[in-house]
Amino acid sequence: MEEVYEGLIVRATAGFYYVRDTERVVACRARGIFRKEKKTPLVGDHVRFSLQDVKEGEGTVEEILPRRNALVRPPLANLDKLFIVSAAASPPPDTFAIDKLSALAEIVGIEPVLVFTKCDLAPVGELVALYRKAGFLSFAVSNVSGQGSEAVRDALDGVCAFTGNSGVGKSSLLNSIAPGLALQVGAVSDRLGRGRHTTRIVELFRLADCGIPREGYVADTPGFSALDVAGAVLIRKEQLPYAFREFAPYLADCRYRGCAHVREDGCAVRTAVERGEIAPSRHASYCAMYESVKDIKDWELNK
Ligand SMILES: Nc1nc2c(ncn2[C@@H]2O[C@H](COP(=O)(O)OP(=O)(O)OP(=O)(O)O)[C@@H](O)[C@H]2O)c(=O)[nH]1
Ligand SMILES: [Mg+2]
Ligand SMILES: [Zn+2]
Repeated sequence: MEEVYEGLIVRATAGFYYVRDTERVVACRARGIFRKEKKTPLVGDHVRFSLQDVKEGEGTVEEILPRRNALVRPPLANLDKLFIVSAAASPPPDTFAIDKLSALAEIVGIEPVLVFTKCDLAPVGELVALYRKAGFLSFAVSNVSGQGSEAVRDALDGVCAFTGNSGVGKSSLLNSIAPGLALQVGAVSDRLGRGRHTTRIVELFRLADCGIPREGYVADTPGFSALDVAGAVLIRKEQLPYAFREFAPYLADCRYRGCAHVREDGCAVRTAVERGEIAPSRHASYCAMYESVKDIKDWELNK
């Protein structure tokens, strides 16, 4: 008789899902039915799995349990917090990419947290302040001096993931929080950008195994390029204003006029930008995102 267990997918590699239950981590293949139904198990999924051969320790993912949320990039399910990691320099920060990622997280119910690394190379105070003012936790970090890693560590709780451009220092930051992980990081000497995309897979580590005495997990993920983010984020135009949390107090004033908060005269959001209550870069990101979805019909987004 096959027995069925429940567990959490902590790692995925070609053809295998590594499922952790209370006793062990089991390498599982996915049932063929998932491919037919175009359902892909994700790291972070709670699943039911069966063990064919207890001795060989190999199993099969039988069922994906309901998800609270899921992201395509990074490919993860059931996240509580998304740590959006950017560098002060090399590569330079990209507020549009940050705003797209944070908007997407906001819409699917994941708390965005901003981290600015390499603060030993260039000042990041203004960026840190900009995102704090918008209502997010936001940190300056140096993985060289160790500055800020304690604050990021304190913010890890529940299921968390580090995401951001390749080379910003996601793996370096996790190493400085949890030296025992000994994750591979890109070489400093390589000025041509070779050696980027050092992290190849998404993997969840138990906070307890990182020396953090709390329930939960943290994922390191492969970096991406700005181009990848561009295609991955489409939020319906009706939802878009709610993806920018600092707009919230102003939206009621525009509600009855069908305002898109882009160019309209008397728009409360634009007025807030002029008064310095909303950062111009955040509003510019909103307008650019609005521009790219304004002509897309609902049914096209839900395909
Ligand atoms: N000066 C400085 N260099 C850093 C800092 N953090 C990381 N680096 C360097 O930046 C390079 C990339 O670091 P990684 O940790 O591999 O970056 P990553 O975000 O994990 O990159 P991918 O795995 O490719 O997505 C390495 O050479 C690090 O030594 C920092 O705070 N300051
Ligand atoms: Mg890495
Ligand atoms: Zn408006």
